[in-house]
Amino acid sequence: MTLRIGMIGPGGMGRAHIERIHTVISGGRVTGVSDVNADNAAAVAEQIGGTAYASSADLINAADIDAVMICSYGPAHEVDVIAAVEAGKYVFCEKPLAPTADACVRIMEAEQKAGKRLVTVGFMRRFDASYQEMKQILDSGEIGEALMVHNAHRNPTVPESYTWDMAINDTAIHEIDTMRWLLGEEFVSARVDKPKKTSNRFPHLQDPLVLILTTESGVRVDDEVFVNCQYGYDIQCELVAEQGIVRLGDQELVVRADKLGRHNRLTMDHNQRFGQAFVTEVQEWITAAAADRHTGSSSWDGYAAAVVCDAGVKALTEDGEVPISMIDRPALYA
Ligand code: ISE
Repeated sequence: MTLRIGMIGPGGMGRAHIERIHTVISGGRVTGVSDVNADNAAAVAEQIGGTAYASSADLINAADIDAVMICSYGPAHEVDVIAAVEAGKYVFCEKPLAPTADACVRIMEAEQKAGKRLVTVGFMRRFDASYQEMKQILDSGEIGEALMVHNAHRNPTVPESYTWDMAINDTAIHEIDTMRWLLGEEFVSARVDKPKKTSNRFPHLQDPLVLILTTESGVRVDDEVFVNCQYGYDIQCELVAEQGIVRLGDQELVVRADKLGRHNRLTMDHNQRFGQAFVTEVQEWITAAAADRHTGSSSWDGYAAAVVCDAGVKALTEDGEVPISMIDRPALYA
């Protein structure tokens, strides 16, 4: 069976997913699209030989759409995720699940009413081979308990439309989810250190910044977010445990040496750095949805990330530690 996927919001991210689904991923095909920009929907539909639906609701409820991918703008997610859940369809939603914790709670309520997990949130780093190996080593117990994790999330530049809070809820959200998954714990507090600002930023940004999170058991996680670092898309992570450390390796396939020195090829964006992770993530989602099974991050993970982001954004405007508190985890997400 080929899973017939309807995509809402086929912008840059959505088009990259379509390309993967139609070239390297098996078992699915994007057969319909919808977009607030009807011309874009028509253009993508023509390219893929599919249908352009007049609205996301029409796409979600179409009888020949089996599952839904949402790649639209974050504030538009809630209504479409809930409609897909109510239609009983598996839905893959790019991060964030929704921009507020309350909206994520409403999504969880709809899913609980449906009685099964239908929502997968696009946190692709969980599918990255190097993070997976780091988790395997930690879970093996061979290096003891985790004590600290040092992260860096560097983007070459961001556009002027990148607002001040996005450093947390669009960029650091990846480390927030990955660290919850890696450590298997929730965060209890957030703080932000604000160092000297780079002259290469737009004036409205605190860039770089360091988000400091503490887990229930006291593990300290820091995340340098530097979105105008100029030189590349550089993702680093070092886990410090009681009897050893694990660090993400350099990602290059080859090391080049010439008269200027030894060079590692740098990735320049998330599609390059996490290309394999996106393929694995979407492949697993398609295989699972076709078999009527949930996979990947759940709505609970989307909710938890939103709560930690809210605390991080608050800590960006205040000095000191911001406490994080979450609702009890519903049984569906146990
Ligand atoms: C962007 O939305 C992403 O998801 C990228 O992975 C991240 O590196 C970037 O900072 C975000 O703006």
